[in-house]
Order: sequence, then structure tokens, then C-alpha cells
Amino acid sequence: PQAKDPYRTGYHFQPRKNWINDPNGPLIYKGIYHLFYQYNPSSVVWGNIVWAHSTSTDLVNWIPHEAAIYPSILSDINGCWSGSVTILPSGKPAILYTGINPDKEQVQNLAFPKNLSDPFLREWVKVPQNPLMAPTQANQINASSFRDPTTAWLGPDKRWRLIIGSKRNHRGLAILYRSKDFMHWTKAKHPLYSTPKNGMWECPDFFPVSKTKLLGLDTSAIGPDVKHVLKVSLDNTRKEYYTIGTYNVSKDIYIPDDGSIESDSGLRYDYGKFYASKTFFDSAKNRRILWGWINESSSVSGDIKKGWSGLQAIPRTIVLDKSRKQLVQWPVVELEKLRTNEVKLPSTLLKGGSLHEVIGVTAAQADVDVAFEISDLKKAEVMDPSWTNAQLLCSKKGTSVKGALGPFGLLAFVSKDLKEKTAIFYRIFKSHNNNNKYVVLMCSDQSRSSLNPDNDMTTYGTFVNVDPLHEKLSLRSLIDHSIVESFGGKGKECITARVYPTLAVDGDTHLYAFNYGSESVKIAGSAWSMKTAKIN
Ligand code: DQQ
Repeated sequence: PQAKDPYRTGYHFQPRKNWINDPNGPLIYKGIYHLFYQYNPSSVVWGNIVWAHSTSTDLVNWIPHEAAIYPSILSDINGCWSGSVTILPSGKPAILYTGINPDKEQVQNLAFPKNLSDPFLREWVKVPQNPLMAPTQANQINASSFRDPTTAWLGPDKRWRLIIGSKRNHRGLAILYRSKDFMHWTKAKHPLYSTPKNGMWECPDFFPVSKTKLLGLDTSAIGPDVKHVLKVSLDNTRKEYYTIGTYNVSKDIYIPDDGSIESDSGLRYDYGKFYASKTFFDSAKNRRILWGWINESSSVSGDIKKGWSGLQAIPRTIVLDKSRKQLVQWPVVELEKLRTNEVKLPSTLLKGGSLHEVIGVTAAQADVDVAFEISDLKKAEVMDPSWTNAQLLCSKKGTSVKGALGPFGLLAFVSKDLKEKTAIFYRIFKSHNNNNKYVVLMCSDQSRSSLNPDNDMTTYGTFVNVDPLHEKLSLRSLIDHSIVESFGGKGKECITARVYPTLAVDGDTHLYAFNYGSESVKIAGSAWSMKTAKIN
């Protein structure tokens, strides 16, 4: 083994080396979870893309297999790009993925397992009819923007549907296809949904959520208890947006409730690094699970030095919030198996300007779950109505800018002298026109995370829809060597950041709770050291 790499993760999914990007075709089959992902077998930068493959019985520990899908036919000879799995009514899984053909056109291919009695689904056979969907003169599809088929869903008319990400000029498109037999696919006249200006829509995801139960639904579920979610990934900004709306089954169109996917006024799964995500329905536990790719924030030369690039986020269960206006995400419960040596933080008053070290956890590999209670909100600063962009507000009012209620939160990856630190914190503002309304800002400030200037240390932020008058402000952070994944407001908002400290490494890493506001806040919760998962 090589000298220890301080940035390799202890419990976040990554292969042993090289480049990874999008999660592909997640599924459960005969009790085994499968994760495929975009992988370059020969380098630390993007290229030569195949579907690498790992399996798990608990979504925490993973064993690697040979690549499942790799260039081998004309219609994928230049790369096997992203796609999804559909479980057919017989129980047989089907992979639909984008292949790059000899003319560098994007086409859609189908593959089935070679041996259905192998629970590891190690070998896949591409059907001779490939490609099943392709751009032509007649269908007017843009051949360089036609990719990432979703999991298909079965309509009441017994026909399959799926969408494929595309664009026409600047218009983002979710192109709809239908099929009776999963083999012959016909493009619908109209897309499932489209909006002007923000194409190309990569990795679309379209799935039902329950209005009343905290459970996931099969992708084909429809009915009065169901709303739908459409997520798209925008290649120009590397941001994802989702809307919640209604799927009109007879017209085969999706109508978002309100909000927009075109700008930062829309909803995001994650306000930090998180891209090309995909959900699947876990029929064993009746939940819907979200996977997302976490890119590096280091330089390419840094990646070459490490020998790897890219992680997957901890899989998250997602449900509809009771407001029915947003989703709520939470790390899968199985992750808690890795928790050890709990350090309890009994209810403690954090006076204005105070720091409180959390002693006794392996601070470079930890799970921290705390809640802040504010007894007196009267002194909250007034929100300027022009502060509409949370990320900008977080950069303007960073960790060192003292306020009244906040900044308070956690300092992760702290070096002994506090020269390096990553701050995840809240600020509370009073609404400018209503004395009893508050605005909660959640930030992840990486600006002091490393003394190495080669890293992208952008600050991230989002508003959190919680009412600090009546609820505690919870904050959970999954800290893992070069990543901190934070869940605010019990999973209402998430921010994932990558950091590369030079001093706050392994055993030299500290963890603090802090309050740099003038007003006191109460903190309580727990921190755990995290065991190392067996990953690949
Ligand atoms: N990554 C894949 C594409 C997809 C993009 C190629 C998103 O299929 O659109 O590696 O990151």
C-alpha cells in the first residue's frame, strides 16, 4: 500500500483509483444493492467512459466487480454514458444507457443480465437491435444533446414511457418515448416537459412521491396520493434543480406546481457540490434513494497527485415534506452502523463569541448531529429585501462577520491553531416587514479550509424553511477526510463541500461548536467517530 492519502474517504463511496462521475442505474436485485457509475479505467480525468460496478448488502460496504457495460458494439464504441435501470414486471432488470457511436452521435442502447440467477448481475448482454433510439433527420433531435435515459414507467395503457435529456437551441427538453415491448420505442410528439433558455438537461429524473406517507413509491405509481418530481442537471453551471408537480397521465405531460427550474429561485437537492444525481425505488424497504456525484474542488494536478477524482454522496432517502412544496433528504439509516464512541453534548449555552471543542471523536471521520435552540429572537438583524441570493449572502457575511443571531454552528477540519477550518453555520434574520417572521440562512464556508490556494474554496449557502420561533435548528454533518455533507433543518436543505486541509489532517483535526453572534444560543446533540467502511 502507498503512503496514506489524507483525502481518501473512510465511508464515502469511491473506487480504488482514477476518475469517476455520474451514478448510473442503481437498483436492488435479490437483496443486493447495485451501483454502476461513470468511470475512466485508465486515468484521473474524464474519458474512455465505462459503467463500473459495485454491489452491497447494506449500502455502506461495497465490493467491486468488473465493468458491466463497456464499448463493444458500434452504437457505443466511443463511450458508454449515463443511463438507468428499469425492473420489468417479470423481475428482470434492464439497463438503458447512452452510447456514443462512430459519428460521435448520442444514441440509446439496451442491455439485459446474462444470467438472472447471479445476484451480482456481473455480465450484461447488449441486444442486437441496438441502438433503440437515435437522432434522425425526421425526428429533429440534436445528435450531440440526446442522452441519459431515465428509469421507464408503465402507464395504465400498458405502455412504457421514459424521458431523455436534450435541448433545442436554448430550450431544455425532456424528450418522451413510449414502447409496448421495451424494444421498439416511439418518440412522442411533445416532450414530457420543457422550458426556454436553460438547456442542455443532463441526467433527468422523474419519479412519484407520496403526499401522505413517509415511504417511497415504485416509479410507475400514480393516483390521488401521488405527486411527481422532475429533476434536471444543467451542464453549464453544474447545478441541479427540481420541481414538484403533477403528472397528467392522459396528456402525458408534467406540470410543475410553482417555482422554476430555470434559476436559483428554484429548488436544489444540494447547494454545494452534487451533480448528475439519480434515484431508485428500494422495494425491500419501500423507500426512494438518491445517489449523487461529488466532484473534486482540487486542481487537476492535485488529482493526479492523489491518483483519483470524484466520490459518490452518501445515499439519501427522500420523501415529500409535509408542506408538499419541497423534498426532505436524510442519509440512509444503515450509515448509523458505522457510528462508534458517541460523545454526547449535553445542553450547553454557547455565549456570544464562544468556541466549544468537541473532544473524543476522530474529527476527520465523524458524524455530528446537533440542534440549536434560541430563546430570544428579538435582537435578530433585519433582513434586507435585496438579499435574495443565499450563496452571495453567505460569502458576504462569512464566518468572521459577527452578527446578532449567528453565525453559530460547527467548525470542521480545524487545525490546532485554527488557521484552517470549514464552517457550517446558521444566521437568523428578522423579516423586514413582519416582526414575527424570521429568515434562516445556512452556510458552508470553505474560504479558510486549506492553506493550499490551488483549491476552489467557494462559499455555499441556502435559505432553510424552518421557523426558529417554534422549532430547533438542527444540523447534521458527515465529515470524511475531504468532504463535509451537511443536512440543515432535519434534511430540508443540504450542502456538500470538498476541502483539502494541509494541517487539519487525520489525527491533527479538531471539531468545534461555535457562536460568533452577540446573542447566546443553546446547543445539544451527539458526535460519533465513524468506522471505516469496506469500500471496493
Ligand atoms: N456525464 C455523462 C453524460 C451526462 C454527464 C458522461 C453528466 O451521459 O450527461 O460521462 O455529468
